[in-house]
Amino acid sequence: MQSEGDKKEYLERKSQLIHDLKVKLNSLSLKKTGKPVELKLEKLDTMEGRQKFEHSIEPLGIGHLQITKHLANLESDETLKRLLMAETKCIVRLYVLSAYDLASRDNGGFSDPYLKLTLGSKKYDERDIYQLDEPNPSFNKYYDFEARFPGCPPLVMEVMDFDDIFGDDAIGTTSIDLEDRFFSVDWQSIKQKPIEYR
Ligand SMILES: [Ca+2]
Repeated sequence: MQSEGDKKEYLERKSQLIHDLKVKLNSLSLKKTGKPVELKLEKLDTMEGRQKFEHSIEPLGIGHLQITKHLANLESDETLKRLLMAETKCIVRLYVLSAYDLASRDNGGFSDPYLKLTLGSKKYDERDIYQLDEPNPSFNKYYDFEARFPGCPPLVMEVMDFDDIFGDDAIGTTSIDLEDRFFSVDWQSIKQKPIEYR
């Protein structure tokens, strides 16, 4: 547990550090470009804001210091607070590429897979386009969901086996925690999100 005194000291040290940095950046910028640097920490919340800021300090020749990254880290608890206080609406786009080695749910054959995707009340059911007798289906499709943070439920992906006579069976299911990603400064700062395997 942090005591109130510790917390106050930490915040004071932090704001002093940010202040010093602003002064240093400004004097460097005035020397090199004749113009001051505009540094608004709340603008570093977003990728776009960070890129703009990085671009604006490019002429200073200090790119290797990764100042933006450090500032975003330093600022991350404030960012978190801001994100938690405000409701953010966004579109979550899920790209589904392919599956391989799907377990068979049919006697003497491969499964007939299709996808079922759910986020809150929004559901996609692709039963109509199941793939007959296919253990390694390609999907290559994207699905959009409306999401609100904080409070967004997990995105649930199910791979189902189509079966007209005996009823459909689940082949596998996985759930993606969107809040974990949304509130992670590290994850937000990845430009090219990696392909995930599940
Ligand atoms: Ca089947």
